[in-house]
Amino acid sequence: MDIDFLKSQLEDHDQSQLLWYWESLDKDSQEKLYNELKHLEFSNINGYFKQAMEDLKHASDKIDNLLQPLPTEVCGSVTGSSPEELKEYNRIGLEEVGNNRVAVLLLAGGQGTRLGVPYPKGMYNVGLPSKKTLYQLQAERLLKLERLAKQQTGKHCTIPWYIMTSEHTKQATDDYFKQHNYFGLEKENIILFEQGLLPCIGFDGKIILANKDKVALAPDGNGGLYRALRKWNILEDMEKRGVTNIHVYCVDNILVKMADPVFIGFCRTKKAECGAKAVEKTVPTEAVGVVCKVEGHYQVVEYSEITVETAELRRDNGQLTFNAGNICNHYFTLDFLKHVSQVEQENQLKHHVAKKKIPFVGDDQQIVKPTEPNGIKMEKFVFDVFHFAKNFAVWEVLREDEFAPLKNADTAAKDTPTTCREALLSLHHRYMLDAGSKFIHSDGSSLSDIPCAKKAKESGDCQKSENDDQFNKCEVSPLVSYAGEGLEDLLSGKKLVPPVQIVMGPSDITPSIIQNVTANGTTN
Ligand code: UD2
Repeated sequence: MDIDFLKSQLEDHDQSQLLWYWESLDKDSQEKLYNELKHLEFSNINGYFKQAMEDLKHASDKIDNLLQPLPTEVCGSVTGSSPEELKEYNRIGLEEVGNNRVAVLLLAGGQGTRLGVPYPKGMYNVGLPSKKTLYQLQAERLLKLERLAKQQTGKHCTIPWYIMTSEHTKQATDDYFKQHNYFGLEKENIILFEQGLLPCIGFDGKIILANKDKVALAPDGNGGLYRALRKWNILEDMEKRGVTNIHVYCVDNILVKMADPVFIGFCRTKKAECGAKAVEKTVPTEAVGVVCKVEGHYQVVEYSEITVETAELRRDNGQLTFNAGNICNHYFTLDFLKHVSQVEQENQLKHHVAKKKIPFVGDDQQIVKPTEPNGIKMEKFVFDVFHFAKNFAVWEVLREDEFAPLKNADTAAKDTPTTCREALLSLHHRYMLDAGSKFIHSDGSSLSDIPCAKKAKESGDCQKSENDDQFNKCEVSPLVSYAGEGLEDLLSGKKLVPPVQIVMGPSDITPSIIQNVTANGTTN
């Protein structure tokens, strides 16, 4: 340890407070702190801070005048495409998957503070009848898609799964996959890598100590991806495997269509190097970013960056002018990722600044949990590279089919374990109806295909038994069906007593129906 050199470096950058407790630390703690500090690039960090404080001054500025709607030729949608077009996109996507040209890349380095669990979000079980976690659902969707692609191309294929973790999630994610034997995927096709961290900084520009021997560090945002790709040579690994299309997504959407062949087929048809999936914004004030153009470049603009008047603008057909709600599902070609991950491009991505309550060591050397924001966190955003795209594509999907994120604990009204569970079960209920099954009560009388609305239940306008929460408990294993396909043989004309689970087994290729399962897993 060259502590004198470190001291002089800290003095030069006005960060000497980081060694205030040095003398009171034992040898191990000194070494720990020293190792942390020696990796920090103080000159850059001070520069980021200066820029961040400048940006904060303009945080309430609006950019309405710079905003342009998306050109229609880059847009497509599930509802605006014919069944033949959808089939063709799907075929193209499956062809890419079947030829080992598709990878998925999961952004899973977030701390999940809003959900409030001490483990990575992907390990969360929202209470489905199968008790599957987000990670298990995702793994099984990949397995199924590989099989579907094989059916089309006749070739055995692999979809490598790259998972970006952070200091907070890496070990637990690694252990979790090991414990579950990679959910049937090959170990070498699940590639974990770690994103970087940035220190949290007080409003006075001083880096905050979380503990006497620990700097307050936070992941550098999901746009830390590009630096991490460089650091861990991930793009070289993709190239070696022959991957040319990458589906990037965030961990918390329970309905995510892994490596969605339709999305990939659409982006390829558009010859896009970069693409985004979107859902139509429900109301002008919905707090989601919108995909649009700003001064000629593609961008995601936060709701707070535009005025309500602009958010409320409508086209002749009544749709919102800026209606493409970002759902953090992106398509990139490998060439595009190589370009934007170069230092020159990556350095142009600005840090977004958030004021936060950051715990720190107080004068009495105890940890203080502030009640008001006392500093900032700086993050890059994954979609800021849209700026570099010349050929872009936006694919609008149906919210009820593809977007139900897990952000908050059940105490919140939106984006909770309950809303996620209901979204998935309701989608699977529709899959089963579309495949030709009917739902009945255990006495044989028929159940309505449409679940009772909450109001109707409260007013007693629904038959009692249809109020039963079991009504909607229909779950289809992703190993049986990726997106509702292939269920007819099993379900057509079948009368089923919910709750129903469609599972894979007894053999690896034969699905079966489990009906009327009680909460403890037994069949009535
Ligand atoms: C994200 C999108 C937002 C909208 C919304 C939909 C960004 C920046 N914002 O908002 O526009 O589409 O999702 O659900 O994409 N993550 C990391 N490292 C980090 C921080 C986050 O990997 O340092 C991951 C995180 O684990 C998650 C994803 O990025 O999988 C999105 O992060 P979030 O949930 O914090 O983003 P949110 O909900 O603010």
